[in-house]
Amino acid sequence: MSEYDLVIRNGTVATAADIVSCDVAIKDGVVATLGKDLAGGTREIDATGRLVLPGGIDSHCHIEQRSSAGVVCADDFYSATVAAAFGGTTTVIPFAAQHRGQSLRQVVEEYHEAAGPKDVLVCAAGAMPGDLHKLWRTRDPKGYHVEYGYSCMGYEIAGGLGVKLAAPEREVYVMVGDGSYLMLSSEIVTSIQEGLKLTIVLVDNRGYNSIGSLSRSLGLDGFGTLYRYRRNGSLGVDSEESEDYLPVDLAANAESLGAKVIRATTIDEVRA
Ligand SMILES: Cc1ncc(C[n+]2csc(CCOP(=O)(O)OP(=O)(O)O)c2C)c(N)n1
Ligand SMILES: [Mg+2]
Repeated sequence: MSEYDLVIRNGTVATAADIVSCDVAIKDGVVATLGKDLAGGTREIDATGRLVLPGGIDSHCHIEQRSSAGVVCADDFYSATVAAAFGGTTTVIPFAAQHRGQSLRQVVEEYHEAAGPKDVLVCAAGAMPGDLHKLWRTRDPKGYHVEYGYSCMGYEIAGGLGVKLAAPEREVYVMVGDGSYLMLSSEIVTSIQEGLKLTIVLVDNRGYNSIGSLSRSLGLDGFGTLYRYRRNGSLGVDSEESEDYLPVDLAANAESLGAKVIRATTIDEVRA
């Protein structure tokens, strides 16, 4: 195994004290040593004839800054820091504008929040939109994409792909029930084809549970909301005992479309 993760060889290295020609070795994300003919790295860069400089620090920038009139800079923390890194700036110190009535702590907390993750949650039909409405805490106005207008089953994965196309810099999490998944999951193939990463959380309760519970809330029994074989000409009502379930395996289906599948049956497995 190589001693270092990265060795940059033969560059002209500018340190705080000197300008020397040497190698720079990096281990676990930090500069481990400078010197001549250092041991091998897992990755090596030949910097002969080039300058090797520390990352720049931009101490004067305006990122996602809100003016007193409520206008916000177009560059958010993601786009600004990606642009900075491409230009060799690895640290930014943005302004945090304090407006009338705001405490300093409040302002700093707001900017820290703006610099946090910008994940998007996508969902549409079944029991989940109601549960998410009550339980999900979104951190960003564009972080919650749930289709409440038509409760359109099948929207989730295709919709998630659209979200990822519109905002490729954001992590997209699609929450989809088994019924919705059955209706439309083919865009998994498109997402792989286009290299657009989606994290799809398929919540499989083996049937149209929200519809069953809707029936029960009206004093009726659920009908046809479980994946069961038809017997004696009838699907039977949901409360009827049955061991006669269809051998549906949606995780295997997703895998067959090219998805990387992790199966979880307990909360601890979901967290892991
Ligand atoms: C296109 C479409 N057809 C029918 C419905 C009615 N409907 C709403 S939720 C649901 C069942 C959804 O099943 P699943 O995705 O497994 O979610 P669960 O109810 O189990 O949470 C149905 C049939 C709908 N919302 N959209
Ligand atoms: Mg279901």
